[in-house]
Amino acid sequence: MSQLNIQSLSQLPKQIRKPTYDVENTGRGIVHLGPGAFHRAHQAVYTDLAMSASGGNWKIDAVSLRSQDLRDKLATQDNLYSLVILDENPYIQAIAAFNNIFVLGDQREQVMSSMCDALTHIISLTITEKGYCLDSAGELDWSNSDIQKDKNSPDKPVSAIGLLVAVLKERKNSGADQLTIISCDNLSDNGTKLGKAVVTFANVIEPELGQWIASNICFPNTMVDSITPATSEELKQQTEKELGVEDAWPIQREAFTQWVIEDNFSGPRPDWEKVGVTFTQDVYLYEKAKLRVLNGTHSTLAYVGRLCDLETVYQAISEPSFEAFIRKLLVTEILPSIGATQEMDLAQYADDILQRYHNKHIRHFLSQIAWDGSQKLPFRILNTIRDNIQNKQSISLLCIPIAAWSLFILKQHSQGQQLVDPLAPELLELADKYSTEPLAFVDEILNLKSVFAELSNNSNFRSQVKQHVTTLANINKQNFAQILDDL
Ligand code: CS2
Repeated sequence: MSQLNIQSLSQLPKQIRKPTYDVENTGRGIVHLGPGAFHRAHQAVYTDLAMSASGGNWKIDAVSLRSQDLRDKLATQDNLYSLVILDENPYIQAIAAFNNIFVLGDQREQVMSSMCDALTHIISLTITEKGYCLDSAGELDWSNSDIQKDKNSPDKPVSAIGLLVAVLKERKNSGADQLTIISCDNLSDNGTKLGKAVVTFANVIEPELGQWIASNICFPNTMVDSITPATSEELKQQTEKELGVEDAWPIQREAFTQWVIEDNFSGPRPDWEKVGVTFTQDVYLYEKAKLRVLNGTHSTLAYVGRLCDLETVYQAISEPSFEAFIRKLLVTEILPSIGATQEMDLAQYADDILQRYHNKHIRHFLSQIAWDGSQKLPFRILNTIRDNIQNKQSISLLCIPIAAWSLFILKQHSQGQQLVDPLAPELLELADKYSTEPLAFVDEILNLKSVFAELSNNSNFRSQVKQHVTTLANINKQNFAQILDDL
């Protein structure tokens, strides 16, 4: 079977949505670090739509920091791919936003050339929480091994922070300052934290570079949202049937998508507002609500659901006891932490998110959401706990995902399953030592300052987590309704 490529675009079935700009004669204006499924389903789609809506040389050079998969898989199809919208009214959109796909490890020169080019006005990132190399206070973590490597060898950076500083050093010398750097990850104050980490690192490399960056380059905060499960073999087969050509790596996503960007740019940008992107002076409420209401309940479903051997978000939320528990968590502890606001109907926002979880067309695996708990839980649950402690509000239900995370680690260890987490070696070593003593294990977990910071010393927090470890220690597919109903 022939492959999806620029030539085949015009022959695709008429119901397939496709770019309407001149794909072959449009230039690159963006470099993206970390082109995973979410970037391909979200920012790249907005950019492809913006070019169809009002032109502009905004194609993307995608830079994988490590994996060769994307480059190798899309190389034979002109770097095109298809986005499959799985919803009541499904459709497929052919995406042509990628210009080049590079791998930093063996194409460093091309990557630097692309990122330093004055025509590159945007560098965006989806490198997951761990990619920012931050400590629990949100500052650059100088003990991070990649940061250490880049400090010792700044001209051959391996971290995103080091790479950005190397690029900005070149751009300072060449005067290519029409550049905005946009974080698209699920961190609170993502742009502010990225900018601070970059300036901090630059100051060590070349003092006046840090000052130049701080004065010339904007790092807007953003909120990003669209549920994007990993690609499956089934999706590939289904897509091939619909397209009539093979796509080596289609992407699937729900219909809902949202991108909120702080209107703070140090150079030109695509007309993203023409395709639904929200520009605002203050992203904070959007970001706080999304991280806590969506990502906080996602992680809760992931860890409690996996303890009950449930597979997907849809499967878990379809259990009345799970939905009732999530609603109780939202109403009693998460929504109050966001505070009263005229700008957003928080109850409706939460309801809409639970409806999205009930999308039966989306198989979003809890095991995927469970990745990187040590990096995700601080933004999704622990900051909410801090606010509730500060405001003398309940934290009991919020302590459940923390208890469930620790039991999940023990379960992964006991079943010899992989634990996807930057702290996996340390967590599994503790799990090995305390495999039959969950309370002793969680005591050790709660001592991890890199995750819990000052909460490690909060006796009320610790005791509530440990109570829930006892409650959840024997939860399973048969008894979870009773246990959750009693919470
Ligand atoms: C999920 C997120 O995998 C996860 O951790 O919670 O990827 C979630 O699907 C997105 O933030 C939704 O916008």
